Amino acid sequence: MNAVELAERFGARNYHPLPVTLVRGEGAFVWDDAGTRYLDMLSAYSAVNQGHLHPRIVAAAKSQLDRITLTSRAFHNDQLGAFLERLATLSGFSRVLPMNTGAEAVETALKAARKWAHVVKGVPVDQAEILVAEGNFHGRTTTIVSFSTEEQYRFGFGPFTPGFGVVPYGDIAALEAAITPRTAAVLLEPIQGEGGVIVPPPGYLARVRELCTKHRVLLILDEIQTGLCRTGRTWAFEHEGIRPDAICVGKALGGGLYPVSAFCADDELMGVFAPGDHGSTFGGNPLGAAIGLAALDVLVDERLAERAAENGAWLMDRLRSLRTPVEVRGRGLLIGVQLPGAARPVCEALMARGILAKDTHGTVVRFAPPLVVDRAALEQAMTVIAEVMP
Ligand code: IF1
Repeated sequence: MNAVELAERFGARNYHPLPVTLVRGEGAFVWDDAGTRYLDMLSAYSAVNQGHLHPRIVAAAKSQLDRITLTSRAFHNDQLGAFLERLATLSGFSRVLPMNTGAEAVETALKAARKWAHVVKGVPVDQAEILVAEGNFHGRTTTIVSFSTEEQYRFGFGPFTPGFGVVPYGDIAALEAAITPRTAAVLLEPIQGEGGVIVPPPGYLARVRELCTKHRVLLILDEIQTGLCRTGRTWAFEHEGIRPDAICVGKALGGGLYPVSAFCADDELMGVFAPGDHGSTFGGNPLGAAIGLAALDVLVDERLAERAAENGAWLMDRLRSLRTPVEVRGRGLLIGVQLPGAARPVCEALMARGILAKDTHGTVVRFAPPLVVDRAALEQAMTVIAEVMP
């Protein structure tokens, strides 16, 4: 059996990949087992913002691999402090709790918000509520899918965790009506990725910020996909001129090499965690910390936010000049093209011409290349895209 046949024989069928087997990656490009080169327009769902095998991040990983990789948090290690300081500085929050996957960072946020509601706000214990948006995607744990509005992500996985309310994304009146004295937090994506690259109405997040402040409700933003320069600013919330009470970070925090995520908040919220309250085996490990530090340095030193803003504006403008798209949505290099029909055949046609993209919600093609992509590669891609969706 070949690699794909082995995976199909011995694996779970929880994905339906495009028929391509990738064997090598470098920068914005990947190669399949036949040696064909593709422009990667998915970036592993925005986990490869710095490009495949960025030399600086690989070097940091290799150096740490020769020293120590896993200690557990039962002991200190010499890499974690510098990583936490860099992410605290870059995020503007005073404290960082390191985890591994995005879902773990979101679960950390949910636990922090609930305990804060009881210990600080005075909500009766186990009575806190958290409000989320229709069309949300925050991960795949049973608590997180408890508040998903996507039936496929929920079916058969109940009973679900209580304490969540769902309001329409972008509807400030509905959000205000849903807030009660037991509301601990509002959890939102600044742009809904999986929901089809949905950008909220201008001013929505600023109004949410005001409401949360008025009602002493935490505003927690999930920047796992939109953060780390993807939308043309370091954080997507910067476009709105607001400051949330906490953010969840993941994906590109691991530099495309390794799972690294984090929950970032200030002292009052992070202070609800006492030793032993929360943790994970791999969270804060020295290999992930060394990689995460290099991953953040690359974003800043190579001005990837500015490059995403410039190239994203250019690409969206060119995509909007095509006749086929019903709508082109997004910010920076997080772009969704709404098609009049099925998106998967379009992704298959793009693949046949050397571009790897992913459909979402049936009719949307997501274009999210590594932020290190150069304009020449995008110009070449636009030629192909215009052939496939003129
Ligand atoms: C899959 C989607 C994207 C995320 C946001 C938390 C997480 C994700 C905003 C959880 C993860 C991934 C998961 C992956 C495909 C991909 C995805 F299609 F599922 F929804 F990007 F849009 N918050 N998104 O986007 O982070 O635990 O995965 O590290 O589950 O198929 P994770």
